[in-house]
Amino acid sequence: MIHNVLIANRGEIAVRIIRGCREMGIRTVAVYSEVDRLSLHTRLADEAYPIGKAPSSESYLVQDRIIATALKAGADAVHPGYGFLAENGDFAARVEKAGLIWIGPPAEAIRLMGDKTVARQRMKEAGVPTVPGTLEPISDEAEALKTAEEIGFPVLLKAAAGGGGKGMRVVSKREEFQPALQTARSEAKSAFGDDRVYIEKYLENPRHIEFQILADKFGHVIHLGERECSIQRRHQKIVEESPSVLLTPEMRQAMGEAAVRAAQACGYRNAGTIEFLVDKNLNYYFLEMNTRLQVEHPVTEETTGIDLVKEQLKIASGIPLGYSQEEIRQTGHAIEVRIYAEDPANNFMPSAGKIQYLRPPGGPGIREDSGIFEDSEVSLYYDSILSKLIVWGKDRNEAVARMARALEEYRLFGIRTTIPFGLAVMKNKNFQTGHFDTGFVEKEFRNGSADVKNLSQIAAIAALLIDRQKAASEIRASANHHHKWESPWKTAGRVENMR
Ligand code: MV4
Repeated sequence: MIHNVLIANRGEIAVRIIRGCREMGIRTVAVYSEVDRLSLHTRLADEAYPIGKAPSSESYLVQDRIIATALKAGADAVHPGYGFLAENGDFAARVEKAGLIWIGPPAEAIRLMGDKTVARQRMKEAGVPTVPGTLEPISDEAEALKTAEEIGFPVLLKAAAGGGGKGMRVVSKREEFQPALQTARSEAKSAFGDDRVYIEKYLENPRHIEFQILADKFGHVIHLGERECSIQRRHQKIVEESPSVLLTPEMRQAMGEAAVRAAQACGYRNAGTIEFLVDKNLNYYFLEMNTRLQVEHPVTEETTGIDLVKEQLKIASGIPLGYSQEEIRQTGHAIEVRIYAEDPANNFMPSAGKIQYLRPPGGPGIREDSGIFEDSEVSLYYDSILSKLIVWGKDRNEAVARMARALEEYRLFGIRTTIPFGLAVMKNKNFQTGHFDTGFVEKEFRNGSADVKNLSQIAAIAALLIDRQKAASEIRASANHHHKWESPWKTAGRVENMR
């Protein structure tokens, strides 16, 4: 069994991993950049080591320093979290070469799934439905145009080294193909240092549904059901839930079995996610595989009762999976709303500063996976996710009402956050009835800001003002005069203006 884990990450996910380790009696080693010296993950770990300056290229991405720190601290394993080095096959290989356990998939599986054309070939061989398109990068332009016409416009040009929405180009007709190819190539080159692109049929406003899998060292693979992730804005997910209202038991079984085949086909080990697009006719297609623990993993934990971080630690320790597929049950309904340090009233501009007042919600069915606390500082150096609010309810209606209640209860002052936007989604009729796809945010919030008018009940504003006054007097009492704070009337005005 693993005894001492270095967590090569920061923020809420580092905190989440520390908590899983602590409950299993495993020691934790945090690493931190200059601006994270006093952050929550640094405080909660058993030990913490500085690894460099604020920019991640000088700290959380410096492979040598992280491995050297793990060895110095006597760690026997490295957990990468998500982002940073989590899907870097070379880093996975180097961790193992240093004699440390990599709490992740084999380097070869990371690399295979990192090349989208190789992944598509492998999925096709494994009988996993893929979006119609090419299985090779484009080599001959004339031939590529012919292929695009056979597939039928609109088509999508995607970077072979891509993923997550970067380097994609929609082509709606023949004449646009040639220039779009040039743009896609140069975007792919600058984003990934690899200009290979391939063609897929473009599916208009699909739903994005992904399956969680677990795979151990002995070739056992199970799935833990799906997460519906269609509520996103510019490839940034905002709300995730499980189960998806769209899936029938038959579809769930077929997609789950396809996800298991996908993991088996790449020699996978660890927790992983198979992403699918689902079109208007309920056809599903493999999109990509995420070879890491994901941000939205808690909704699966809440519906299945399985702790995914603990499963990762057991799998990496060489312990066989403790469940068969038949033992997995999805119970009730879970929703996650991500809380970003961004201003929904101002085109989601990143917001930085000190959290001057923090009073998170509580009560039945509420979980918060957070990386912040009152008085903590939010910088602009990293991903702007502060916290995730997760609720569980006996059914979807209860979960939606509970999430709305939790967001209304939430008080966070000092910086702008997407809390009001999450609330606007919960109050949206089409969200409530399950009528949405990946175009939801664009369609329902056309001017880019939350339609908070309808839901900003006087009561909510009054509560906000009262808390704001309390916060203000506390701030004065603690003599933090140099920290900017504003009149509650300005806050109220902003809430009113967010329509
Ligand atoms: C697509 C697609 C439509 N057709 N592929 C966006 C992220 C990247 N991983 C793949 N993405 C898409 N691929 C085909 N053939 C639409 C998207 C897409 C999307 C996918 C999942 C979640 C949100 C999305 C938002 C816009 C576009």
